[in-house]
Amino acid sequence: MKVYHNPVHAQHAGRQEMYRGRLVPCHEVPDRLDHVLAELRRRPVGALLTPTSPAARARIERIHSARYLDFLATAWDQWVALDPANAALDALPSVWPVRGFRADVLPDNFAARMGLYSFDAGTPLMAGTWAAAQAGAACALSAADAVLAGEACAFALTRPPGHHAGPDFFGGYCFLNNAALAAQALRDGGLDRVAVLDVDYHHGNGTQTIFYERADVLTVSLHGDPRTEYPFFLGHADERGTGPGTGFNLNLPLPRGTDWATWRAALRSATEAIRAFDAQALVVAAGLDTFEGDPISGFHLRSADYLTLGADLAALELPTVFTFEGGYAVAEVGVNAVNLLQGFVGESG
Ligand code: OKP
Ligand code: ZN
Repeated sequence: MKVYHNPVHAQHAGRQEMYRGRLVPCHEVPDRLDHVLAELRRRPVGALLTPTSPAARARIERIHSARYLDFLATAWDQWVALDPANAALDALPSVWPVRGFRADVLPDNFAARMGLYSFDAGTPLMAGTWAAAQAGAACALSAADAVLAGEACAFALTRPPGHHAGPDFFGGYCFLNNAALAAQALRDGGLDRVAVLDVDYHHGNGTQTIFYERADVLTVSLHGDPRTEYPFFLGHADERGTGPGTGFNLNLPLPRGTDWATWRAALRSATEAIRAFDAQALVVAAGLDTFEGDPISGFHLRSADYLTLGADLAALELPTVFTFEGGYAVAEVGVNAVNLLQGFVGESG
């Protein structure tokens, strides 16, 4: 296994997110990735690498719109241009175009543009966000390239995470959709059918939206039921894809409190769908926030369960790219992530 980690991830370090009428400290912190790196140094599962080249804009544009990328690239400068004192603050959106508003007219106002390209007030943007997100995309693309070159599996160890980011929006701590970039890179590298399996606690709404009309990328997500869990407005079982993509999206929502036995039974449905699709490669959006100790989630998986999960995924016998998504029990996220990878590679290491 090759592990591509993001050397500039810590340039994205949000101070606060909006929660129940207050600004509270961010859950998605640089320490998360550093714990995974530290555990990988204790228990190596393969070579620890950094991407050899930056993510080409053309490869990112396979997933994200040009106007969204132009916005992300300049957002921090626009924020500071409003007031030099803003340099000491994170930018957070506060106004959104919901049903009936227009999304085709690009507003001059910066707050309006932030809202146009986002869906929550929990995802701060700061000076280093764009650099960190781009380097993260490079990790995802390098991992996909390694698998295309014959590697059995590769891990994109990066933050900010990606699975909530859509073609032209950020949210849920995500800016660029690393799992989608990897899946598209596998398609562009010559594979006809790629499956994305999202095991994060939260529904991968960005990934679902990106591939919703496509039959060449099967998207499957196990997650907390959106009736009660973030991101609330997508992730129901009746969302099966549309047009040519009909039948190529599978959501397996589960109630808060779900334990490993029930979760694993749903995983079995997911892997059966991936087999039936006859996928040629797999991308796993590897969130570890299904852990019993996670501060913002509601499933009850234990650390040892990630070893079994890794082995269950390996049983698909597919070339596999993992992308690092959620997991906010910071002290345990390293052990849980490396358990997943260790379970996947098995005794062979
Ligand atoms: C990102 B990923 C909970 C607020 C929820 C957003 C959660 C984003 C999760 N108090 N805020 O899927 O792990
Ligand atoms: Zn999550």
